[in-house]
Amino acid sequence: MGNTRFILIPTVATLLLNLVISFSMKTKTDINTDQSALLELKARVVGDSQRILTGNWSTTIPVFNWIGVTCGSRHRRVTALDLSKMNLSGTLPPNLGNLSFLSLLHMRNNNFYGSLPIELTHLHRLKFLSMPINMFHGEISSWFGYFPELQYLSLIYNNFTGHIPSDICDRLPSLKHLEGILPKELGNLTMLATLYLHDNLIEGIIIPLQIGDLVNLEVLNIGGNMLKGQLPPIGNLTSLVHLDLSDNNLTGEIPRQIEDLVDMEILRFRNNMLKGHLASICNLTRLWVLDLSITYQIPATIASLRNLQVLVVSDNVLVNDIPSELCRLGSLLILDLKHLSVNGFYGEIPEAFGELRILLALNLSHNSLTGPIPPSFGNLAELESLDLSLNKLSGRIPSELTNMTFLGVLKLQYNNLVGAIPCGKQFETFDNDSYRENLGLCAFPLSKECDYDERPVPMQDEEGNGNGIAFVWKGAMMGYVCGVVLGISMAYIVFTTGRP
Ligand SMILES: *[C@@H]1O[C@H](CO)[C@@H](O)[C@H](O)[C@H]1NC(C)=O
Ligand SMILES: *[C@@H]1O[C@H](CO)[C@@H](O)[C@H](O)[C@H]1NC(C)=O
Ligand SMILES: *[C@@H]1O[C@H](CO)[C@@H](O)[C@H](O)[C@H]1NC(C)=O
Ligand SMILES: *[C@@H]1O[C@H](CO)[C@@H](O)[C@H](O)[C@H]1NC(C)=O
Ligand SMILES: *[C@@H]1O[C@H](CO)[C@@H](O)[C@H](O)[C@H]1NC(C)=O
Ligand SMILES: *[C@@H]1O[C@H](CO)[C@@H](O)[C@H](O)[C@H]1NC(C)=O
Ligand SMILES: *[C@@H]1O[C@H](CO)[C@@H](O)[C@H](O)[C@H]1NC(C)=O
Ligand SMILES: *[C@@H]1O[C@H](CO)[C@@H](O)[C@H](O)[C@H]1NC(C)=O
Ligand SMILES: *[C@@H]1O[C@H](CO)[C@@H](O)[C@H](O)[C@H]1NC(C)=O
Ligand SMILES: *[C@@H]1O[C@H](CO)[C@@H](O)[C@H](O)[C@H]1NC(C)=O
Ligand SMILES: *[C@H]1O[C@@H](CO)[C@H](O)[C@@H](O)[C@@H]1NC(C)=O
Repeated sequence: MGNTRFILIPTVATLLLNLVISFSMKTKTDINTDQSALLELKARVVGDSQRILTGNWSTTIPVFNWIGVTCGSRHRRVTALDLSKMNLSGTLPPNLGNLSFLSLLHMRNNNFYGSLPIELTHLHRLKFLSMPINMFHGEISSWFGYFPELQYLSLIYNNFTGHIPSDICDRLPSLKHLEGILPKELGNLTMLATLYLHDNLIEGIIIPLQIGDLVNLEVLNIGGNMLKGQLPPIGNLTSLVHLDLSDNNLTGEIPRQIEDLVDMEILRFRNNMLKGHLASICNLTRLWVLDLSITYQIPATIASLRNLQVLVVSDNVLVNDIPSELCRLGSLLILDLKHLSVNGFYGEIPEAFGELRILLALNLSHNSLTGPIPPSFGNLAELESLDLSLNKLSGRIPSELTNMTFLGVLKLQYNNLVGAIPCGKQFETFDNDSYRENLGLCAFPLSKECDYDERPVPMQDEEGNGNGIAFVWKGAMMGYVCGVVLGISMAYIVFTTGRP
């Protein structure tokens, strides 16, 4: 009880002070106050490379027509100031504290510098304060005022110092989204729904156990820090939809209770040293993004993730053949099984990959895959990017691959592929770099000509309709034509340059 009173006294004092300030301001502030505050800001902008404010914030037009400014219909005062991504540089004037009706201040991606004026604490109607990616500095705790309605706070990618004050919960009772600071009293922010602390270089810190108490948390993104230690218990975070722990140094096991977080849609563990119960992840049937690097084999039950659209399994995975169960993930758009360390996937690419009919991107590079490229890849008619480089694939490139009419990126370098490169459609657009270090390949776009028996094999029954024989003939003709064209152009080059 004594404790509560201790916190309450300064709070009430701050509240009274704010009331006095806003009362005294109310008697004399109007839209002209707002206009002069904005003009003061404009005067302090020293860099406006796109001439946005320079040309637009002019006293000859009403303030509510100024770019980035929104006024409320009732009080006709400035309620929102959105200067994000305008490449402005300069400092903020104290007069911004006179925008007493402001509820949104958004200055993301500019080059503002200096400290935040303490007068901003007068903006007690503020709900949304977003200043990331600027060059502000200064002690954060010194300007934290009383923001009873603040819901969204983002300060990342600046040079702020200091901690969030320990009575943050009293000062920011409505906070739902916090970006950029790791307060010790995290566990008391029970209203918090999203917590973004990514790429802060919060070095060596262990994730506070209290994170497990944030029962309303929907997004927890603490990727790209240097966090170490074990994952705190997260079994009570049943509202979680998005959990990103990637690019940290976390160790230990992924807790089995993860199977209780049934609303989970996005899960990223990449670049950690976690081990885990992938079997329990396979219960999270709402997952659509799964990005792993876990020392564990992919379980067969992965096939139950029917909504999965993005699957990334790279590094740290024990040597393993590609489970054919992956091929039952019929919603997959992006499958990335690339592997950069010594051991990767080995064995043949399952023929059933052809079932992933809506796949847009497939990266199997840097593994030890052997055998042929399955002709069933011809069914991946939506595929835009295919990377099979740095494997031990052998055999011919199936002419069915010309069925991939949206293919924009093809990488087959460093394999043991042989024979003629298929011709026609997208295959006319790839340059010879796509095939580098496959000594047995020949035909366009490589300069190596094919022997007669290496000529492109005609694709059987191309559209699956009409007269099969005619299509065989057409295919054979195409192969022949490719050979002829190549022969002619080679002869032409030899003839015009005078040497082979
Ligand atoms: C942003 O402004 C700086 C100067 O303040 C200028 O050097 C830079 O080219 C500008 N960038 C863009 C994308 O306009
Ligand atoms: C200022 O920008 C706003 C919003 O883009 C535009 O509607 C208005 O016409 C501009 N005014 C001038 C004077 O350029
Ligand atoms: C932050 O401060 C350091 C050193 O004071 C400086 O080198 C760096 O450029 C600053 N970064 C930003 C974004 O202002
Ligand atoms: C956070 O909550 C704990 C109890 O749940 C309490 O003891 C502590 O004082 C609170 N901290 C703050 C800063 O309110
Ligand atoms: C992770 O930890 C290992 C050893 O504990 C260390 O060598 C490595 O630099 C750490 N990596 C990062 C990104 O902190
Ligand atoms: C989850 O919440 C329950 C009830 O509030 C509590 O008993 C349990 O210890 C919590 N579990 C974890 C892992 O925090
Ligand atoms: C997870 O799935 C397994 C089998 O698929 C099932 O036995 C188990 O009860 C499921 N767990 C939860 C929490 O749904
Ligand atoms: C596949 O992954 C490798 C390794 O990270 C990367 O270098 C390559 O660019 C990726 N391929 C494509 C097509 O994005
Ligand atoms: C080419 O793609 C179509 C679907 O677009 C499919 O029906 C056909 O079987 C494919 N042909 C080959 C040879 O893979
Ligand atoms: C690839 O093409 C470039 C020019 O487009 C040519 O100089 C080079 O010799 C070709 N390499 C091979 C292996 O065909
Ligand atoms: C509000 O801002 C202060 C600076 O913080 C100025 O000194 C005041 O003149 C200003 N008030 C009005 C009514 O513009």
